Amino acid sequence: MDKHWWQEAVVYQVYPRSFQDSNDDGIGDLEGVRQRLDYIKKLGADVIWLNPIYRSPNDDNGYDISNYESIMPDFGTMADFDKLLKDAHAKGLKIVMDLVVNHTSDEHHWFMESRKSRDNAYRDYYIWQDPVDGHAPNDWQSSFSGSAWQLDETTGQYYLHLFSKKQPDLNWRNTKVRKSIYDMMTWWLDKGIDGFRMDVINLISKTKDFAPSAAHPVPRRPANGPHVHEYLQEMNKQVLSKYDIMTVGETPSVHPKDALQYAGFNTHELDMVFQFEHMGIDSDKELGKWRPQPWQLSQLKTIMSKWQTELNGQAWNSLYWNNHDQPRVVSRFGNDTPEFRERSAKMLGAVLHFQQGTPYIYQGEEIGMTNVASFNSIEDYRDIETLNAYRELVEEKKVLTHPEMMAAIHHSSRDNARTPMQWDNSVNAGFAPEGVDPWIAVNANFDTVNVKAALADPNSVFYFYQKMNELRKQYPIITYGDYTLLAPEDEQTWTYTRQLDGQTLKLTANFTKEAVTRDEAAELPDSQLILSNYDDDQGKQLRAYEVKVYLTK
Ligand code: TEU
Ligand code: CA
Repeated sequence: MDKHWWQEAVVYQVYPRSFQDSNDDGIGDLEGVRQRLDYIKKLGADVIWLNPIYRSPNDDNGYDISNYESIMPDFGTMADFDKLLKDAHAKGLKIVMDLVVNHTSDEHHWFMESRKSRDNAYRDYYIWQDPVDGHAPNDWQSSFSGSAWQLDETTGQYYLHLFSKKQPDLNWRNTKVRKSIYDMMTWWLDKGIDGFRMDVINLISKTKDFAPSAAHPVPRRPANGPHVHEYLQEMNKQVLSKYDIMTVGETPSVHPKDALQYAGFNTHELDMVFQFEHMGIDSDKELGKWRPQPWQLSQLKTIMSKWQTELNGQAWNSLYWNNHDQPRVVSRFGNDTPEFRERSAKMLGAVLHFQQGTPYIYQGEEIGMTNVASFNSIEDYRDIETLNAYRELVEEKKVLTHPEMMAAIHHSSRDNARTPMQWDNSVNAGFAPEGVDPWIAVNANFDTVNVKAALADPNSVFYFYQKMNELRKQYPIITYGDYTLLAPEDEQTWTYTRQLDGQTLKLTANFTKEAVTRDEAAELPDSQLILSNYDDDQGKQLRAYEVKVYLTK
């Protein structure tokens, strides 16, 4: 196995809209990111993944792109981007861009042309189908509620949109579409960017026959379609392989066997994927995340351990708890009460970062930012997924009451991750100056949970993450070691070992607020304790949310 720089890197995800406003309009921007590069550097990250910054009508916060080669005016100009890239590189930070090519905005000129007539030169850039018996071709649902098909009156056909109506799906069967995308990727790579995070990249290949029949049963969800590997290999050959970059594909509905192909060391597709199995453990079978369920530690361990062992030596894992679509991990799998917030945030960070793979830190995770409990009205929310789900489930179908849905939103809404970064305890948390209304309100706990406080406290979550990043640079076993899970059935503790070249690392963690005693928690022979979230070591006893990492000498 060749070693690659991205295996040894730590990625910090920046959601530019919510990171730092630099021109007092309440919207984070590129200049704001540039001003905070030293902070990201101090944390010890190597790579920044920027959520989409392209021109967009913002139906889905930039995931609906109307021009791939220009910058959203809210975020600044191309000159601001070039300056950010240059300064980041000067500080030794790489920049990975979001690549959203399953769909465009309906305001992209390709789609504006496409919808004009059935014989327009761009017609076949998108997926158009005749009505079947007066309705949509099949029962595919949009991720943002309702049918995935929209009838367009002008030509009397439906177009496919797996996300909002304003995000029509591109037709990857069309070689011109693929060529246009590869040219655009090349244009960005020639600017010097360091890779791509590819949005829902395993949804790009759709079946040919959309109307279900006995001969052609249509899959329930168009993931991992018939030509997806062919397209990715073509993209790799024509674009990716020409640059020393990193790629990570966002791939809902994949299992390790799929990842072995998408992100195999020798399959010439992508470097890693984001899988979602561990993100589904608190979902309801019917209503998904809008009826949150209790989760079991044994299930979380089983899933993540399976990814560790099944990819080992053959493909590479991405490691994440959080991103701009997920609730905050300390509120989800930890304990966000003042008593345990920092302790459990550190424990969760360590459990993730000592697994094999490339870790991703989502902005604010490194200071233990929490879900937003202070939004009491649906009006406080901005996310299209949340707002559409509220309308569908509470107002139209009436399957959830207002209080039930608000509880679900507090638990699951994507906006939990999208409130402004909490830099200090001034009004607007240092994200924007006093007197400016941020595009989404600040989480009310910014008074105590903020970067300024974290940097002033040597025991903070921030310094714990910084320490993990330092240890990673020091000990290759953290990156490359083989993973083994101990006591898989244990519902309170997670213990695993890593092994490399005769050395052993052991991590043991308590996921509860009760003290527990476990044989596996004992010190490894001939080892040193390289990290812990308590001041001393109690051997087999683990206190509330305690985590310990031993490494043999
Ligand atoms: O998300 C893809 C995806 O699978 C979503 O349905 C995700 O599971 C959901 O947001 C979780 O609630 C990507 C982007 O990360 C997301 O922000 C975009 O809205 C979406 O694609 C469409 O581009
Ligand atoms: Ca701004």
